[in-house]
Amino acid sequence: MLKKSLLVIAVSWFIVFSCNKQSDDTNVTPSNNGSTAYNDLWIPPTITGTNFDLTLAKSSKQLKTGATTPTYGYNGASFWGPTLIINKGDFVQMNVTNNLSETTTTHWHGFHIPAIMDGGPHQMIEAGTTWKPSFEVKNNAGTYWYHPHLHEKTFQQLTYGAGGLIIIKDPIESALALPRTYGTDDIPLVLTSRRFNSDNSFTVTEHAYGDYVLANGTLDAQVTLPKQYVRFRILNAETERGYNLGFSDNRSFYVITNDGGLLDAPIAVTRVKLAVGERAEILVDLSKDAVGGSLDLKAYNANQEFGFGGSEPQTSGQFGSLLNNKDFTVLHINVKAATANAITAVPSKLTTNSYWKESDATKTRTISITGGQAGSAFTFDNNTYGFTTMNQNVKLNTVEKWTVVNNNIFGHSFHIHDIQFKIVSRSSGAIAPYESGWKDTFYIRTGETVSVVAKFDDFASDTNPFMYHCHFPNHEDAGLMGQFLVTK
Ligand SMILES: [Cu+2]
Repeated sequence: MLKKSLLVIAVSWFIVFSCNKQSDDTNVTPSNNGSTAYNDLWIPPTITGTNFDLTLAKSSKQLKTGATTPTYGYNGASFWGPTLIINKGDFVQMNVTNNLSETTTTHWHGFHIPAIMDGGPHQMIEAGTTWKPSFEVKNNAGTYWYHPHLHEKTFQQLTYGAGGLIIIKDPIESALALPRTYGTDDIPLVLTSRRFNSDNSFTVTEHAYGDYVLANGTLDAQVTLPKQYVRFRILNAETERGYNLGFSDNRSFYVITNDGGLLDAPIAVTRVKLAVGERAEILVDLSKDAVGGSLDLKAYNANQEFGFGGSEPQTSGQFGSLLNNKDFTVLHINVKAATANAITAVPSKLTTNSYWKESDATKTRTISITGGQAGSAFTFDNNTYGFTTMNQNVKLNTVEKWTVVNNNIFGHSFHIHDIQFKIVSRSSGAIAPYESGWKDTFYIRTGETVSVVAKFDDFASDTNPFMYHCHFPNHEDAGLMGQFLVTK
């Protein structure tokens, strides 16, 4: 939900009520709910090494019966792009070719790299050209992603399907007995949803939610997994929807990473909430499941607090969706025989992180989410994003506490480029154990104040800024974004 909230809810309820008679003979129920006709989960191909060629171009995908859906994809994919697999410490050369007829950018989400390599709104890749950043990969092993970040075009280009996962490997992670056979027991899982026009094209005018879940760009996805511990690398690549994920039999599973890498130890949960842009790697034990059995990974999104993306009651309109305020399946899982050398236990210890504490910060800054009233766009500190405006100035090597205040009408997903931070306080109560590690993105509730601590080290520039923004692409496009310089 963006703005105009109560009036829109009222209008939407009226429209839903008025249209109810049609719902029996039109396909308005998401096929994700109750259907047993599944499609095999698409596993993106991988690229490994130190030289990565990506080409973004128009594509199309057969998603619904009838016409194909116009999409964007990298390297010939019909939606999304290949998974890049990179070793920490490598110097990589990226060659991103833009074969669209419009400008784009490619942001390496979560990476700690110089601002000019970051792929934010300033590193524009004009149509028909190739952008060639190169940098050392300094991040911990974990799941990251790349995606367009062109100001005022991010929502549209993401909606068409532009994006891809990045897996970073390092010696600490590699030494652990974890599932890591990509596509077999180590499953990339990118969650989003789309709304369709009557000609099967995606709706790309501004709206907060899709009506149909896409897992790796697959509608009604299923995957067949071995009877052993399986790892999912989950990314919320939505517009506004949050995912409150769990399994259909409420089994416990383990969170092993946050956005910026391994937690100290696996954390047992039955639910994990991911806001837009957040990632988690989880381990789930299928060893006690019967071969031929099945279970579902579901979004338990019914009855979430107001301000959680997708909690709105309406089923249509700008803030409505057929998936709103309900539990729905995101992935159907079939179980087959275990592989040789199956992982059958969870390590008790993963790594040793040295997190920043509140008391480490020598500089504090406060950023307030403003605007959003009476149809206006959301802003930070009452400033709409300005391409040449430096909203914050950070001194290189300073440990800072950033406090984000959301005395506003809806929840958001807050992302800071350049660094990984530690969440040190939430005014709403405890920090969830599953968000206790290194983070670059966090959910901020309506009425909440959240503080994070990070060190802004290694990269300084007097001219090239990093971004901080709401990761709802429609919000950042409309101006809920700021930028900061890190200077010596
Ligand atoms: Cu937002």
